[in-house]
Amino acid sequence: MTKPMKPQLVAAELGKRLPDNAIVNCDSGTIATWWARHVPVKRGQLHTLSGNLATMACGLPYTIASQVAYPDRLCVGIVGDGGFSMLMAEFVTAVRYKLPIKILITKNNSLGQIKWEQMVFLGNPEYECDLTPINFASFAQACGGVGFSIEEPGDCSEVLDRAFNTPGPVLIEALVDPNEPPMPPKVTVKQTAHFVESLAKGTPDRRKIIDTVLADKIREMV
Ligand SMILES: Cc1ncc(C[n+]2csc(CCOP(=O)(O)OP(=O)(O)O)c2C)c(N)n1
Repeated sequence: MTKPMKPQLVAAELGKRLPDNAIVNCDSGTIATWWARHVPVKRGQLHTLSGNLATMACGLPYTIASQVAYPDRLCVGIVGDGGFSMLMAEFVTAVRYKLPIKILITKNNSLGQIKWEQMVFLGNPEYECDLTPINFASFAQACGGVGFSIEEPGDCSEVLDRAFNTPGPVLIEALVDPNEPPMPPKVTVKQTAHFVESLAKGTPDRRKIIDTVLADKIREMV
């Protein structure tokens, strides 16, 4: 398994654990791509994305609201670190009301969606998308909840099992590859040109991005 961990792996492992009555609340960002493509929807489940399709920070409050409305269902949030940090204090609301929500954060230390938009839509180098890392597992503990951290892809499955078997509000941070591109379903010539332009203009981490994109392509081919 490749490291840094792929966000697709985390989403797929989450999907495997969701029962038929789960309520899944996704936030905005590249996280929406991983959720839409890698968390299979089962009959009986409810899935939500931001009501206006792109407003960040909805994942946590939607999950709190769904748990209040449906106390007997498993309520899960799948959120990016940027979206979570915008309203993270609300985690303590879940602690206060003993809501057994499970929040999965894909931690790429970046406003990932914007980084890829700058490159692929505009042809600009990535600029100021980095986030200062927060230890979300410690934050969960500090709030009175339980926090887990997944760094090794090989640990993903086991840690998710433990997290889902832990009562009360639980937060799981999964450290994922910040250079994994949320590829559009069909890549246009213009997008490719912009992408190359952004690399040529000096996108930070361009070597890692090229390696990641090439490795993904090769994996698809063999
Ligand atoms: C309230 C709000 N502010 C800004 C944006 C623009 N925006 C869309 S996605 C995104 C970045 C999301 O970052 P993160 O939550 O870390 O998820 P990632 O894309 O890295 O998976 C931003 C800033 C927005 N959609 N909503």
